[in-house]
Amino acid sequence: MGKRAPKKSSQKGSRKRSVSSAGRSQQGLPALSSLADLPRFSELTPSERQRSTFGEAAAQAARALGCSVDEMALGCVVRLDRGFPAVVTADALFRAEFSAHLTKGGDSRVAVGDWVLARVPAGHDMGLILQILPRESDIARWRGGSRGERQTLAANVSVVLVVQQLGAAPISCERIARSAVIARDCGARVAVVLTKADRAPSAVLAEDVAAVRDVLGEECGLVMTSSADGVEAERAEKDAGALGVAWGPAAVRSLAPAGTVAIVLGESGAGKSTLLNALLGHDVLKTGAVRGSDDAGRHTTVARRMVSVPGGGVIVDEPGLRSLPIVGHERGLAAVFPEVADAARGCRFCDCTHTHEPGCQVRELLSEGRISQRRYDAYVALAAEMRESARTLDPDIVL
Ligand SMILES: Nc1nc2c(ncn2[C@@H]2O[C@H](COP(=O)(O)OP(=O)(O)O)[C@@H](O)[C@H]2O)c(=O)[nH]1
Ligand SMILES: [Mg+2]
Ligand SMILES: [Zn+2]
Repeated sequence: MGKRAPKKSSQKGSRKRSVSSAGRSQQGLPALSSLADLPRFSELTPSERQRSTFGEAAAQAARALGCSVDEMALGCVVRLDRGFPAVVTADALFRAEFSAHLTKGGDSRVAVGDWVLARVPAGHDMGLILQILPRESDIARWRGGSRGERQTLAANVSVVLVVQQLGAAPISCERIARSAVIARDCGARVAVVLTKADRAPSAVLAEDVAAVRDVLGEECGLVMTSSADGVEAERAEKDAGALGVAWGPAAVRSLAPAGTVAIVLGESGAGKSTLLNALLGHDVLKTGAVRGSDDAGRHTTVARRMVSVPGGGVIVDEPGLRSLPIVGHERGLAAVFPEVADAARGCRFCDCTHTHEPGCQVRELLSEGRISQRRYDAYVALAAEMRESARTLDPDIVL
């Protein structure tokens, strides 16, 4: 599509993109002891399946390596700094490398939230990841256009918090619906956090809330926040109350209560960092947990990481996602729009776009008033994008 405008400012950043692999320098990574907000092992809960897989794999690995099973630990990946994992176990926190056989098998794509079988040989401070345990959920997106590469953003996440900023004009629900489709396809629940409520006039707030409820359903978790103080924030809080929408960081905490792992998804500038600061009770940027210089001491390194929210669950802080393509998430579309997907099966043409074709059951739903215009619009837009991008993928990619 020829969208490759030269960007002077990004050159520094792109030169050093590194992937994790054995032997690469881990120099310049922040010392784990200096990091605030890391979750403790007790805050993270592997599934029964992950536990039992660990038990079997640990015994097997100990036999194969001729070492004690005591060197095998069940761990969770709590950070990736430039691709290098940090693992927390019941009694340790360490950086880890991938064992050679994992790297060889091409299976070394660990994500934040992954449960792993790790080995920390006595006297070492670096661990070895021997196996990634099966994922219960896998928040992923496709990237790379025609290469169709699946990128896991976080593993074993139970809640996706979709962050959308409010403003003077009504929001479009497209991005929220898109995130919901991905979340549902990946096996997670969805909740919406509407930020910057102070910026939206009362009438717009009411419309925004109606739109989200309309497109995602009344049962979808919904919270409104504002980090501003002053009359506009107070007014917005009152509006939220009148609309029956929960307000503020405490309400966000209850969307992702203790024992859950959530991921925050939202456009750059949506207010994710501000929200996280409010949840943590301090400015994360000032703790040095996010920023650290690379070897050259030039640009900042943004980590993928989990943080522990006091009084709440664990949140995966996902830096900078410019796009969220939904190609490959067809089942998610059907999960978010079940009655529409059902009707679509009855359309006369199997490649119906539900916009003009005769015998279209989806437009029938709309004309009978059984779905709203907003919900119809969101479905049609997302389905069209899926159809279009599926066409540009490699034919050997199975969707
Ligand atoms: N008016 C207003 N501005 C906000 C609010 N929350 C965040 N902002 C501003 O929005 C900008 C982006 O916020 P940030 O948290 O960095 O967004 P992120 O890119 O999603 O992490 C910053 O300039 C914030 O000061 C809010 O509740 N009200
Ligand atoms: Mg941010
Ligand atoms: Zn149709």
